[in-house]
Amino acid sequence: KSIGLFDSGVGGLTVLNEVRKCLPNENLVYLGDTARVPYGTKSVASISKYAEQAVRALESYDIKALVVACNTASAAALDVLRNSRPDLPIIGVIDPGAQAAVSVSQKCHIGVIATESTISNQAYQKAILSIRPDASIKAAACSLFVALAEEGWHEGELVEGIVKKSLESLFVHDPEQEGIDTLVLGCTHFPSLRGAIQNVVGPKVRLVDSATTAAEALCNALDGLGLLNPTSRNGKVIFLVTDGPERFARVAKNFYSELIMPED
Ligand code: DGN
Repeated sequence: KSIGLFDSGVGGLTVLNEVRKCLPNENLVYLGDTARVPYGTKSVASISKYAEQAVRALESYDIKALVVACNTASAAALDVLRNSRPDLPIIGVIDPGAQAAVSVSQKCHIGVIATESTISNQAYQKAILSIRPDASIKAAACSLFVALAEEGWHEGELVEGIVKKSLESLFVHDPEQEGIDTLVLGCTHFPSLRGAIQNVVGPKVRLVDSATTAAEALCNALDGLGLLNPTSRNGKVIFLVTDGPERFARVAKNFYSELIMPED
């Protein structure tokens, strides 16, 4: 049996990398819904429909667990997916991201950047406040970052200019409040822009993403259920896309070094 992961495109490969490190013996199937990227500007109803279809495609690979390696889909559709498949362990990336932020933030002054959809349905704000009700949170939608990541534009002056403009609202001076000490990269595409984002926010702000904590949550869930693969053979990774396998392979090289050609 395999573990299924999906994202709208290449972003979820940041999670796949961590899952590979944590669980090198497991077989993984990754689906990039490249025909419909970006999810972040679509309605919750459309995102839920796409997520359902992605999971159905992964189920034909006999999966024993699922990672929704996309914050937008986790925010919009995790409950729907879990309700319709009570027997399948399903890990989203929002709660692990919120946990990572709370555990590194010293003053709990946390910024969140994500897609328009994730920010507008307040997924991170709710998840952080459920762990730390005293947290102060500032959020900004950065939908353009998804296009930059998909295009392989990860650094340079132009990218930093776009990052600076997109993060402006997080740094508006408010005499009542101290600045943020932690910034959540609440979209699995954003870690590819980590260098540019860190240059803009400065070295004092800690950047966190959910990839490592999501992989740990998966590992714990499988362990708890006795579903870990007992063999010590290296697991295989299968890549699936809904459109443009060559383009995916080209862009994904920036995210995942062992990439093989995806199937249509
Ligand atoms: N990578 C996705 C996320 O984590 O939200 C979504 C990107 C997109 O499709 N807009």
